[in-house]
This record gives sequence, structure tokens and C-alpha cells, in this order.
Amino acid sequence: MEVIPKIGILVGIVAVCIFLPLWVAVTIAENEYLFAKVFFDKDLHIEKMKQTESYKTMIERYPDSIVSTRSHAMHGSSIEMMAYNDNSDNELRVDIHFDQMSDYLFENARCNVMDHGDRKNLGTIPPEILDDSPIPKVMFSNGEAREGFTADFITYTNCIESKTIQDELEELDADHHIAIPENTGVPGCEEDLSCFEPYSLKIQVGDVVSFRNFDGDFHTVTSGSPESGPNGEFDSSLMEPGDQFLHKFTESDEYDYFCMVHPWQTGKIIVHEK
Ligand SMILES: [Cu+2]
Repeated sequence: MEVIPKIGILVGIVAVCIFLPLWVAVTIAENEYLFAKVFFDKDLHIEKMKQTESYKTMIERYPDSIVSTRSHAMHGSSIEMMAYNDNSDNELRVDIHFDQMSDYLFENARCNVMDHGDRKNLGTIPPEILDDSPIPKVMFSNGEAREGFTADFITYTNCIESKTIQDELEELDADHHIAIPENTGVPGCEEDLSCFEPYSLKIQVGDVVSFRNFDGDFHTVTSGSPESGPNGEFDSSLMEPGDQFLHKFTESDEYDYFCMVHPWQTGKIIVHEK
């Protein structure tokens, strides 16, 4: 009766002292082997990735693409490609990854365009803006395309050819115009509510409002109030003399706005349903 527990303990000790280190050693060796294999096969992977439609389409359409390759990342190799437009700052990024373990090729394309000085993925730009924009409708969720759609995305999205969203709004006729009059950079205009002209404006959902700086000073058109600060609905950032900022109002609400540089400058836009 006493022998069986002793054998059990012995087996346990053997397992912990011999098999566990052995298992760890084998796992490490296996990983090293895979790592080395991926490294030695990297040219093969790159060849394989260069056969994808994504790669071929990208090189054909944008011969100046920046291409970088990486091996033995996640048991495979990757190609990263980027096409860039100096004028608009828009960029198209394509990633191709080959996983040697699963023999799986992953392809992905993303379009990032400039919107009011921020680089945004097409998928993060409000659809109402895209509706009026010459940027082809994003047929892919989140402004990116994966397997099977990547080459079409590169071909049809015209990602880097498109202008900035602000440029595209400029081509639309604004439905309403608001002026930042002269001498609003010094206090006084708040007394007769003339820091933005008109001070209060009633519009309909979907209307585009133009704000133009007729003053010799820098100003901003920023949603929110001087008391509570910007609320993130819209922001022109610094407008030079003569600059125009356009914004499309897509939801009915009352929008207070102000100038971040001269907090006495405030205005209001009331948006009604159509
Ligand atoms: Cu101002």
C-alpha cells in the first residue's frame, strides 16, 4: 500500500526535473528553427508577396511608392508600401504579410486624407461629407480594404489624387456666409454682437456655412464657448487674413462658437431639420 504513492511522487519528480526542461528546450529549439527558416526563406516570401494583385497594382499605379520589406516578423515576412501626395498630404498605405506557419497571405490597404490639418482615415470622415465629395464612395468599411478588395481599393478609391476635404468643401457653394469683420481683434465688437456677422444664423440640416476672415488679425472659429472651452464639434484652427473655413452642419442643434485668440468674439448657429 505504501509503494504506490512513492512511485507517484517519483514519477512527479522525474516529470518536473527532466520532462519540463526538455519540453522548454524543445520549444525554444523549435522556435529558433522556425525563426531561422523564415529568415533563410525570406527571398521566397518576398517573391510570393510580389505576386499579389495588391503589390502589382500599387507598383503599376504608383511607381514611386516607398517600399520596405521585413523578414521573420511573426513567423513570416512583410512588405509595407506607401504612396504619398505632396500637395494634399494624402497617403495610401498597403501592407502585405506572409505567414510561413499557416502559408497565409494577408493584404490590407488604407487611405488617409487630410481634413482641417488632421490626417484621417477615410472611414473616420463623416459620410455626409463624403457624399458631397468627389472621393469615390468608400465601398469598404473603415476606409480600408482587406483580402480580395485591396487591389480594387488601390485602383478605384483615388485616395491620394483626392484633394483635402477642406479643398473639396471649398468647391461646393456655401449656403451661408459669415464674416469676421475688421478690428475684431480688439474688444468692443461684443457690445453690439458684431464680432461675427451675422452674430446668430438659422440654417437647415445639410447646409454648408462659410466663415471668412476679413480682418488683418488671426482668428479661429471654434465650437464651444470661452467659458467652457472647445467642445470638438468644429474648429478652423488659426485663420490668416483672407482665409475661409467651411463647415457642413449635419445635425439639428444649437451651436455656440467663439474665437480662441479673442474670447470676446462669440456667435451662434441654429440648425433646424429640413
Ligand atoms: Cu479672433
